[in-house]
Amino acid sequence: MFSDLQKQQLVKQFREDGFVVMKGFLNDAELSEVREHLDKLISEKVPSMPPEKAFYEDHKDKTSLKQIQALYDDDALFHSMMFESKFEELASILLEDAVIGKNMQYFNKPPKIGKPTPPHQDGYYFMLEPNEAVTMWLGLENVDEENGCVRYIKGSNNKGMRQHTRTQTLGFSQGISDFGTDDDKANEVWFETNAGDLLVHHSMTIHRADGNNSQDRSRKALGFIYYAEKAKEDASAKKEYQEKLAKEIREKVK
Ligand SMILES: O=C(O)CCC(=O)C(=O)O
Repeated sequence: MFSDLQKQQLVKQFREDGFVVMKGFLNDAELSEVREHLDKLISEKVPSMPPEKAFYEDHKDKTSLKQIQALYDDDALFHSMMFESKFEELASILLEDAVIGKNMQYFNKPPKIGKPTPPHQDGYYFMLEPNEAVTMWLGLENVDEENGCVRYIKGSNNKGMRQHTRTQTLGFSQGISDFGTDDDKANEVWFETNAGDLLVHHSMTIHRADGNNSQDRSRKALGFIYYAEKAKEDASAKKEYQEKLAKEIREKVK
């Protein structure tokens, strides 16, 4: 899919900035198929999913769906997008290693009530040594400042892990405690994306997103997470953290 020169340029940009932007990664036909499968999943399977797998902005309002985890478990198309796919190939190019697919998520921010995504580094959740992983964000519709575009702190991938504390945002339980330094402000960038555009960031890159302040536009996206094969997971710490979080979520929706 990429020439050796393109690969070198992508890796250089990814290492320097902490992210790359791939315009038109999916074409219209591919996007239509994704939307069709998502609609089917949402109407047929999501209603019976446990609360730690499908999250709502307001759990009493089933139109306020905001996240679904591990999409590949429930649909063959999503499985084929996650594994042995062009997404996996790109992750492997950027991380210069074989990769392991870890999660594929659906993200929506419903109009008016879609909340901001707190500033965070995904690597804080991943608990890896070395912290070598990528997250991909695929827009399923056009996204801009009004409906909650993703924002990156350019170069933050090379400046270490920041301190995180608990947030009250379902699905993004950790946020950077002292976010908003002069360096953060000077280096923040954001992109207007069209449906089918792909943003890819390193697990150490600080990012956040606004809430959806529009009156009637949703903000649907898919997220893909791949770990480099050389990255070793602190499996017991992670299991403990996920169990604690799942318990908190179940208690919250009671
Ligand atoms: O969709 C969003 O608001 C942000 C997604 C994100 O932060 C992530 O995938 O790590």
